[in-house]
Parts: sequence; C-alpha cells; structure tokens
Amino acid sequence: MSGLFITLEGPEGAGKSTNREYLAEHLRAAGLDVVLTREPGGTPLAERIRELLLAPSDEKMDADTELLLVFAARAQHLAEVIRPALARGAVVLCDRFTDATYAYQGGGRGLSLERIAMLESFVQGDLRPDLTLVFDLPVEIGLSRAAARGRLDRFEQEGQAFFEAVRQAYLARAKAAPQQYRLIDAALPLAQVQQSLGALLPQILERCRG
Ligand code: Z5A
Repeated sequence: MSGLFITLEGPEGAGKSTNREYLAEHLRAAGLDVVLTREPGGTPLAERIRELLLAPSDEKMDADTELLLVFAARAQHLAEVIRPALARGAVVLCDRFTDATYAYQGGGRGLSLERIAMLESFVQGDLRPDLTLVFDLPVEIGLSRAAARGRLDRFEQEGQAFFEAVRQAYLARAKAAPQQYRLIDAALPLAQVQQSLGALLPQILERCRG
C-alpha cells in the first residue's frame, strides 16, 4: 500500500496553513487517513532545527549552513513521519517541502540548484511529492499579511527582492512540470481560494483512491 504525498507551497502569507486545514477536513470527511505536517519541522527534533532556522540572530547564518539544516530537518521528518504515513496508505499534507528549498535557498539565496538536487537525492532517494499546490500571490500582499501577525522571523526580515526571487522560482518550477503542480491564485479572497481548491478535490480524491 502506498499513500499520497501532497505539498503546499508558496511565498509568505499565501494561506498555506489556512488552506491545509480546509483540505484536510474535506479529505477526512471522505474517509481518508490524513496526516497534517509541516517543514521545517514535523517531529520534535526537526522542530528544534526549525527554531534555529527561524530565530533572528546577531550571527549571520551562512547560506550553506541554512541549506544543510533544512535537509537535516527533512531527513528526520521523512524517517519519523512522512515515510511511515505513506507506507500505511495515508494522505500526507505537508506545508512546504523541497520546493521551498529550491525557492528560498536556490531562488532567494542564490545557491546552486545542482547542489540542492544532489542533497534532494541523498536525503529523499526517489521520493517526490505526488502533487504540489502552489499558492501564488504578489510579494507585497503576502508581506503585509505576514506583517499583520507581528514579530517577523529571520526569513520575513528579508527584503522585497528576496521574496520576488522566491516567487519567481516557484513559478518556474510549476511551469516546468505542470503534471505535478497546480497553481492557485492566493491573492483572491479566502472564499474564492477555497472554491479553487474545492474544484481540485475530485481529482485529488481520485488519485487518493487510485
Ligand atoms: N524554508 C526554507 O527556507 N527552506 C525550506 O526548505 C523550507 C522552509 C521547508 C518557515 O515557513 C520558513 O522556512 C519560510 C521559508 C523557510 N519562510 N518564512 N518566513 P512557514 O511555512 O512556517 O512560514 P510562512 O510561509 O511565513 O508561513 P505563513 O506566513 O504562516 O504563511 P501561510 O501558511 O502561507 O499563510 P497562513 O498562515 O495560512 O495565512 C497568513 C495570514 O493571511 C493569516 O492571517 C490568514 O488568515 C490570512 N489569509 C490567508 N489566506 C487569505 C486570503 N485568501 N485573503 C486574505 N487573508 C488571508
């Protein structure tokens, strides 16, 4: 038996967490075993790595350190949560995964995509998401949603150019592999975003059962 691995991606404030709950509710109502999780994090050890990654600090974190921490957290998350859930046939809904590494460490920090791909193969083997929902929105809207929440984390303190590069990296990945990605206009009011997700539900359910 093997489950379905769905990831939710997009820049800051795109509504991934909000819509992850919405999707989970509908998939559970259809009788599916759904595991909700997130990256960086998803296990106690990986959540401690998340704290290191997000905490603002006077010591500037080297971009390679950031990349290795992201994959260290991912290795733990895969071993403890994602692989066991998929093995028992669950649907895993994961708020960010390796597309975020390509977008933030690749697009945002400018690290080599080949190096990211090498770590991806090392840590994941051939495991890739079955479906990736990219919540896309203009950078200013996402940043204003994030700012409304108060204190900014280490990533949220980056400037507009960083987030524009992140957004463009997501869009390029979605364009390159349309069979894996679904682009969702996350600038629309929440009710309309959820309408778009609702329209995707039949194909998601079909893949879960297929
Ligand atoms: N990171 C990385 O660099 N490399 C990696 O490989 C990975 C991650 C995996 C933490 O992620 C950071 O880790 C992230 C990248 C880096 N950068 N940052 N910061 P995170 O997912 O925890 O952080 P986040 O993207 O900042 O999460 P977020 O801002 O909470 O975004 P969200 O989950 O997409 O949004 P939300 O919490 O559902 O909604 C945000 C607010 O907007 C909230 O008040 C909602 O009520 C509101 N909202 C949502 N949708 C709408 C609509 N449609 N209209 C109006 N208001 C809305």
